[in-house]
Amino acid sequence: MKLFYSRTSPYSRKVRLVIHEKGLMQAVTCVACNPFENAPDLEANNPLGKVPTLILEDGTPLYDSPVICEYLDTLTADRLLPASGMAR
Ligand SMILES: N[C@@H](CCC(=O)N[C@@H](CS)C(=O)NCC(=O)O)C(=O)O
Repeated sequence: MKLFYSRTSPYSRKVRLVIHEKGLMQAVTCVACNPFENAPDLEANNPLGKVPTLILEDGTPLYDSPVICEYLDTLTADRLLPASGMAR
């Protein structure tokens, strides 16, 4: 997988924290970019041109940090997000 992120984006930071907490550093290549400047690779995958954007192995782009975090959380058994109820 590939993550387009920006060092100054709090949304990107949240996704990178999940990647680290889940031990997925080897599975995700993080690519720094600036969404406020010319970022053709990012824009080709996310019409909103926003970071973070995660590209799955099959090329499917995921965007919006909650969507990305929820997807990453499904990849290993040790869940960060409680499944349901008040804890969720
Ligand atoms: N709701 C989005 C917000 C993402 C967002 O606004 N990212 C900013 C950087 S912090 C961005 O890429 N802005 C570029 C733009 O608006 O063109 C999320 O949670 O991922």
